[in-house]
Amino acid sequence: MEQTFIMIKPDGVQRGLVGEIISRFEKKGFTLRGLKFITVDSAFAEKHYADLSAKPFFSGLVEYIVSGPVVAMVWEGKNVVTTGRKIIGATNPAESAPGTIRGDFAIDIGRNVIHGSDSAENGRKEIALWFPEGVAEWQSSLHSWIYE
Ligand code: 3AN
Repeated sequence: MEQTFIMIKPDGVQRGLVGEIISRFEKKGFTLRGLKFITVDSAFAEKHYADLSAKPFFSGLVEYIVSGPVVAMVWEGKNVVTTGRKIIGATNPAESAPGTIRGDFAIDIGRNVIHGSDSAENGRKEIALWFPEGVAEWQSSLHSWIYE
């Protein structure tokens, strides 16, 4: 089953949105496979955002991510990468639809509350970076009520 890396950024933690965000993924039917509450350093944040290193907002982005604790998670389910991005909403909250996490809780692109992997391959890379120890092996007893 597909997995994705989801991170509640420092603004989401500071604003008390952790429960709300986890709840949206849980209620959808996705399975939580990994979760940790950590503050990362610049070297780690730069690794996570390596693809954006040439962007003018890169240093501000890294500063923002290291500014406080984040909630790093692995969620699993059918099409979880694409559906997870839909639950999150467009990168720029000005364009994220109401009903999405960013559409409901964010205004500025540089404080957009949450990260989600943009492909299954990047999901694998990000999970390997954030969860080198691996994730929990389990299956919800509700599996047959969620999948046909
Ligand atoms: P997404 O997080 O939706 O995959 P990316 O990968 O393009 O979007 O951008 C990663 C993060 O970089 C965004 N979540 C946002 O915090 C930040 N970012 C992207 N574009 C900008 C921008 N123009 N100005 C400031 N920050 C940006």
